Amino acid sequence: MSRTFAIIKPDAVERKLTGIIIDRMEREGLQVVALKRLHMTKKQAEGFYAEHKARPFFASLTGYMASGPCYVAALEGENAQPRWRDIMGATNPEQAAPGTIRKELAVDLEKNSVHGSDSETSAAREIAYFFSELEIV
Ligand code: 3AN
Repeated sequence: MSRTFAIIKPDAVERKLTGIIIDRMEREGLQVVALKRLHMTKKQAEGFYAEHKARPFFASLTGYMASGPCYVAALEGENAQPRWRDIMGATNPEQAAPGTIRKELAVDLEKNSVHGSDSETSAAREIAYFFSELEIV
């Protein structure tokens, strides 16, 4: 068993897709061991995406992530980190495989509906950014 970190991003929350995304997590055997709704400040979004600081899309990305409420979650299951990435699909929904969340639901490259950690190390950092160990059950 391992954990990963997920976000249901503002575009998906606004379009009332939260329920079907959580349903998908559960149907795929990923247990939601922590979940909360929050509206990130720009500063919180900048801290979360610090590794992208030098990228040209950083200002737009962090502005978008602070544009409305999202749900942050910790998921647990076998190979949770790579499995959730597979279920999400490629970053650009146009390149995402059929049946993936991003192919089915995402709007565009920025408003791509979900986030998933890109490694076990990122997963640990990202879970700790939003949750205390006591909130993960
Ligand atoms: P992923 O979310 O698939 O791990 P990353 O970590 O490369 O992708 O990028 C983080 C987020 O930044 C993406 N989810 C997307 O919203 C945004 N993003 C990535 N690349 C671009 C780009 N070329 N233009 C605009 N936004 C981008």
